[in-house]
Amino acid sequence: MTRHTFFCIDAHTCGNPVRVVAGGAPFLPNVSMAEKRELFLRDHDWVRRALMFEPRGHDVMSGTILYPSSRPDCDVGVLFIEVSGCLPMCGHGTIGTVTAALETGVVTPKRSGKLSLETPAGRVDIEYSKSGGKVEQVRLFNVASYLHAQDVEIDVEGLGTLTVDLSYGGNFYVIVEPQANWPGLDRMSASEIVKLSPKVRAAAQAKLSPAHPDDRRIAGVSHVMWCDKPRDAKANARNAVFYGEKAIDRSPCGTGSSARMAQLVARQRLNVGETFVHESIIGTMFNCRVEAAANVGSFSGILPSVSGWARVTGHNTIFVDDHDPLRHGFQI
Ligand code: PYC
Repeated sequence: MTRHTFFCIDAHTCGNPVRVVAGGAPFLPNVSMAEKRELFLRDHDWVRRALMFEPRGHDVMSGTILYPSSRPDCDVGVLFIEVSGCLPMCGHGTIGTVTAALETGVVTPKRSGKLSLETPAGRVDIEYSKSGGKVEQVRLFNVASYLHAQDVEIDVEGLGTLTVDLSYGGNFYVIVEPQANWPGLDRMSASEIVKLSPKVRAAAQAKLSPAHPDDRRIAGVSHVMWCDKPRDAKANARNAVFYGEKAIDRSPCGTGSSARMAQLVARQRLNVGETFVHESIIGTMFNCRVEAAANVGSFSGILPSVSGWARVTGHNTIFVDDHDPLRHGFQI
C-alpha cells in the first residue's frame, strides 16, 4: 500500500479557507510558475482533487502549494489549487499563504516587511505588518488588471437578459450590477447565487471566450461577481463572488476586487490613487487601492493593491492512501 502524506497549514482569509501545502507536494522542475501550473494540471491534478474535494476538503476549499521560484527577484513560488482548478492568481489565497508561511517560518523573508511571490499570472509583491509573531495585515500588489468587455448582453434562464461587464484581475470575472432583471444581493439567497451563477458564467464564456492578451494560457471566464451597495458604512461596495461549481467566496475576493477596480476606473467611477473598500457576503472587508495606470496588451488598465488579514486555524497532516476508494475526492 502507498500512503501519500501532505503537511498542510490550514488558515482562512476573512472567512474563506486557505490550505497551504508546505510539504509532500509532487516534484516539479525549475521552470516558471506558469509552466509548473501546466505540468501540475497534466501530471498531478489528483493532488488538488484529493486535498480540495470531500472527504478531505469541501465545496468552497481553496489552497496553495509552495515551490521554489525560478525567478531571482522572487522569494517563493505559489501554485494555487482550488475546487475549480489551478487559478492563475488568487488574492485571498495569497493573503492566507503569506500569513501562514511567515507565522510558521516556512518562508524566511530576506527583507523586513516585504516579500515577492512568483504566481502563474506574474510577480506579486507583498507588504506585511507583524506583531508578537502574528501577521496583522498583508497588502498584495496584484498583476495588471483591465476591463475586457463592457455592456455585454447575455440571456440567462431564470433571469432574462442581463447586461454585464467582463474584467480581469488575475482571473476573468463576469460583473453583474443591479438592473431591471436583477434587483441586487438583498433579494437573492445564497442558493439562488449557486443556481444562477453557472448559467451566467456559461453565457458570458459562450459570447466572449476571453484570453489574456499577453499570455493565452490565462483564458476563460471562471468567476461571477454579483455587486451591490455596501451594508457597512466603512465600505464602498459589497459583492458575492461565485467560483467552482458551488462556492461563494466568504472573503471580498482579491482578484475579483482587482477586476472590479479596473472596471470602475475604465467607467470613470474610480480614479488612480483612490481607495476602494470591498465588503464580502459575510461582512468582512478588503482595503484596496488603485496604485497606478497600466497597459495590458492594447487595453488600458490599472495596477491594483489589496489588503486584508488571515488567521491560521491549525496544522493538518493529510494522508491519501491508495487503498481508499475515495482517495482522489468527490463532489456531489
Ligand atoms: O481572492 O482572488 C481571490 C479568490 C479567487 C477565488 C476565490 N477567492
